[in-house]
This record gives sequence, structure tokens and C-alpha cells, in this order.
Amino acid sequence: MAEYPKVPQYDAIYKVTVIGDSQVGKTTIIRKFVDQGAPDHYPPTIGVDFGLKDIVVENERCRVQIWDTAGQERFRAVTSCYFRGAHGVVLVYDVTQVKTFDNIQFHLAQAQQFTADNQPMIMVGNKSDLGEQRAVPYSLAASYAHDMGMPLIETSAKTLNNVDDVFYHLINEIRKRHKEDRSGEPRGDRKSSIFARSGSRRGWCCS
Ligand SMILES: Nc1nc2c(ncn2[C@@H]2O[C@H](COP(=O)(O)OP(=O)(O)OP(=O)(O)O)[C@@H](O)[C@H]2O)c(=O)[nH]1
Ligand SMILES: [Mg+2]
Repeated sequence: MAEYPKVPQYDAIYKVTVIGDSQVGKTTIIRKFVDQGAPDHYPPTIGVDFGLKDIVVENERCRVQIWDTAGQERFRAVTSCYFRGAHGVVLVYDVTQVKTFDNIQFHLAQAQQFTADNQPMIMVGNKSDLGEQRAVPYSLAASYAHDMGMPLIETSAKTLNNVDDVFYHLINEIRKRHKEDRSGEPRGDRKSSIFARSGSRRGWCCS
């Protein structure tokens, strides 16, 4: 019997690159987004791994292709390759480890170096379930994210709190900017426009 090419099950594909220090929970967040019943523990990522999830946003079937990068320093030389063709970037730190928050500056610089000027990004403070061990105040991180022109979301990959929101927020923002690009609407300055459109800074932050 003749084989015919399959009709794609999606209208658009979005590549998202997830970066951050080792052990902040990148793999766990991605696995839980892809499958809520996924396990809680994973070996450290070697090089890069992938996740795939189909979601629907405003009637568009979106395939989210997630690149899960290794946080270990020995892989940093190759991380730059993983930004190629990315539509959005997720920057993850661990709310219980100040160093991982301090290192966001480094990861952001890398992302800015290797992606287009108008790249939507989102900052994620993970492990919010570990309330008593919190070392990075929400207000400090939110203020930094605001200055960098990004929304902040605190998540728990353990309880699933806000995990889906990370990817929905990002895909929404990517789609919004693509629409603006197509309409030729003036976009203004990238760093301030995210918040201008959201109406208020708080509206883009979830703790
Ligand atoms: N309590 C708690 N633990 C978490 C959470 N997310 C991840 N972890 C744990 O943190 C550890 C590291 O998680 P990973 O997802 O492997 O971290 P990673 O950022 O992918 O690390 P690399 O692959 O080395 O870059 C594991 O023991 C997870 O179970 C969370 O939200 N809460
Ligand atoms: Mg990993």
C-alpha cells in the first residue's frame, strides 16, 4: 500500500532554550511540563536533552520544542550552539541558592550574545516549595527581572506550581511579537515593552 506524507498535527513550532546553573531543576521543570506524572529525579544533563509538548494557544496548535541544556560548567563551551534558531529563552535559578541567582547575569549575557535582539525571555525561580530554605527574596529577583525587561515566575517542579505558566507565558509573548512584526507595528524598546503591554509589572510576575 502506498504511503503518504503525514499532515502535521500543529500549526506552528516554537523552539525554547532552557538555561541556568546545574541542579536548579531545569530538567525536572521540562519533564513535568511535558508529563505531569514524570519522575522527580534525573541524572545531570549531559550536553543537551529535548522535550516536546503540543499546546493550543488562541486556537493555534503550537508544538513547543524545548532544549534542556546542561548546567555543569564543563559543557558551557557548547551551550552557545543551543540558542541557534530559538524563539525564546527560559533562565532558571534555585530560590534556595543565591549563587544560582547571581549566575543569572552570566546566563543572560550568553543568551543576549547568541540570540536576536528581540528575543522573548523569562526568568524562573524554581524550588518555591522549599519555603524555609529560601535565600533569594522574591522582591529582589522581581526587581532584577524588571530591570532586565523580563517577567519573573517562581515555580515548584515538585508540586507543579506555575510550571505550565512558564511556557504559556513565553509562547504567548513570542506569538505577540511575531504578530507585531508581521503587522509592521512599531515595537519600541524591547526592555520596556513587555511590561508596557502587560499593564503592570505585577501582572507578569507570579510567586
Ligand atoms: N524541592 C524541590 N526539588 C527540586 C525541584 N526541581 C528540581 N528539584 C530537584 O533538584 C535536583 C536537580 O534537578 P534537575 O532537574 O536535574 O536540575 P538541572 O538544572 O537539570 O541540572 P543539570 O542537568 O545538571 O543542569 C533534583 O534532585 C530534583 O529532584 C523543586 O521544584 N523542588
Ligand atoms: Mg538537567
